[in-house]
Amino acid sequence: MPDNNFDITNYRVTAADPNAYYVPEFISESEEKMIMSNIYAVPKPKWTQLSNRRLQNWGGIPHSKGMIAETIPPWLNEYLEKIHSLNLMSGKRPNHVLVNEYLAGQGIMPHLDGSLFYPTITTISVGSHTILKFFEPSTDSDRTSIQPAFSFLLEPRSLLVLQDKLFNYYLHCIEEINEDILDENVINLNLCSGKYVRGVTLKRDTRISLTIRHVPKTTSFKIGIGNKK
Ligand SMILES: O=C(O)CCC(=O)C(=O)O
Repeated sequence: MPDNNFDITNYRVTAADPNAYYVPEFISESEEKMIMSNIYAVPKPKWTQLSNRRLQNWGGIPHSKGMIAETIPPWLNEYLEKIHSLNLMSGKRPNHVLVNEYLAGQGIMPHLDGSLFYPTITTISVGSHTILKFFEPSTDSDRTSIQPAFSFLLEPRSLLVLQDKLFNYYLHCIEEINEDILDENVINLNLCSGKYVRGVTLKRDTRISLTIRHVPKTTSFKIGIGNKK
């Protein structure tokens, strides 16, 4: 993980509208293994099963009325502190992690992350790569025809940071496919650790993403023992 001299601005994806940063090998292989073993050690009810992936919420469940903050365990909080040290959220401390697990062939539909979050998305990937695709929003009234804009290759152990138009304008998705072609739409290959030849196909394995964000509307709920009148 980065030391005190680490400067995120050296990792800017210059081909994207502001602002995206891509840091390959942000965490080590042993940190990746620790994260995966902790994620798979949780009791089954911690997982929420969706039709196309499973997820875990850490720090609470974001809600329009506010998030009731829950303590984040030390093995995970370590990464929130590292993100905090990069000062990407105007001094606000990340307080929520969404863990998504995608088996090969699974993905997520085009969407924006929405108003529950401070407008910076930080994502650590472990286990396998994926391609995160971005789309121009639809101008049609039926909102069906979105146009592909560009893509990012997310390698295992990498950090991706998205802000500005990448948060509030372009939709993002992960296609439900088993392998990805590194076509001309992938705009961060120059920052990747692998030496990829454009046009190659990468086979997907199980990927876990840790999306680390700040939820502004948060209340801490303390369970009182006995009632004081
Ligand atoms: O897994 C990822 O990298 C993307 C996750 C995502 O877009 C979301 O949870 O809203």
